[in-house]
Amino acid sequence: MPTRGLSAPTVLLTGFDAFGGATLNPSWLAAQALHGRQVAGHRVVAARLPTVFDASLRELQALLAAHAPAVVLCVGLASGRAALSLERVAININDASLADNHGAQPIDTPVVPHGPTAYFSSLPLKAMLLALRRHGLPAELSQSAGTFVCNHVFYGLMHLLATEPRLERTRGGFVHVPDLPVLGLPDLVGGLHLMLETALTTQGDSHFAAGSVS
Ligand code: PCA
Repeated sequence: MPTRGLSAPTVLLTGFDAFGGATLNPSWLAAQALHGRQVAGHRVVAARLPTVFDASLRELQALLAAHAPAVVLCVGLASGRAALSLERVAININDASLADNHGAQPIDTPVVPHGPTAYFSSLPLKAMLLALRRHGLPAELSQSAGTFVCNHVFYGLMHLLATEPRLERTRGGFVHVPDLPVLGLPDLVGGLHLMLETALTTQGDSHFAAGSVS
């Protein structure tokens, strides 16, 4: 079969560097483990984003321009959560309760001035949730990715996908992962693989209740 070289279809999987005094970030450890792997006919490009407002989005924008991936899954750590949290909505606000890795702490600023209030993930979240649960992995739908760098990247991602003609067909979203060892690295890696595979092979989405009452 002829090789398709640089035009071979890709998926982009990002994690973050350590932040808030930690020495590692499981989101990057897990993403890194999948770099170069084939998933449903797509090559995984894994990249580490800095936990820094603005710079994280500039790096993401460059990665999107370089790879024009079919699917983008950005991953971050949410200490305190016990399950893989599939984020449903990104909101247009930065409100940092701790400084980022460059010492910035924006309060009540928009991610994108004059951008829409929010974007929904364009990944098949419920199909992904189902796949994870079928494999015995703890997973939940989350209605908020917070207001720190993860939400910043998620919102920026969805804004780029909504506004860049070249990315019209790219689907993207965000997942928060628990801290190690709440979920071990093999489960994190397996979970990300499963989510990418499901996103690449699912048209539409599953239909069942996964929301919360409050
Ligand atoms: N988690 C942080 C930023 C980087 C990360 O891994 C967050 O949830 O915003």
